[in-house]
Amino acid sequence: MKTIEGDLTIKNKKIALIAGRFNSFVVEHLISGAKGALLKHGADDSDIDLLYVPGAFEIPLALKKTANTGKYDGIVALGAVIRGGTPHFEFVAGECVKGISKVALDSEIPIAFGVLTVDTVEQAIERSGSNSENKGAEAAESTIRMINLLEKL
Ligand code: INI
Repeated sequence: MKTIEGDLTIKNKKIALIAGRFNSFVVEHLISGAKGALLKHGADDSDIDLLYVPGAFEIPLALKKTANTGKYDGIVALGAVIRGGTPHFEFVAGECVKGISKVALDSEIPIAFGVLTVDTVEQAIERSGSNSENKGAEAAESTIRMINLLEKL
């Protein structure tokens, strides 16, 4: 059996982070986590572009446009949808997830899902931590692995 897997190193690859400004007190930590992971694994600061959109609902359209530029080797979508503060949680979270999945499959470039969809602010804070769990960092690492995997196929 032959195992094929993408490793966790990145060099000379252009990465876009697309981040929702809504719940920025959480999303800023996801951005730091994603950026930190990319730098840790070999990316240069100049290889990373950060695009802001108003909220998670707007991520898919910006993602589609960004993917279609052909300039990026991978994209990380970052946002925070918190049920506690969102009467229309299901709609915002649902459309965001659906849209990101569609663009990811259509574009054929690695797109990682770093959007928190949680019940409470506490959960959002836990998952965007600076020392422990950080979904932004995890999403960036998944993009790196996918870039390297797709190059092997
Ligand atoms: N956007 C988020 O990213 N997270 C949320 O929790 C949220 N809430 O609470 O509503 C949210 N709403 C804004 C939405 O993403 C759009 O920006 C807005 O509806 C305009 O289209």
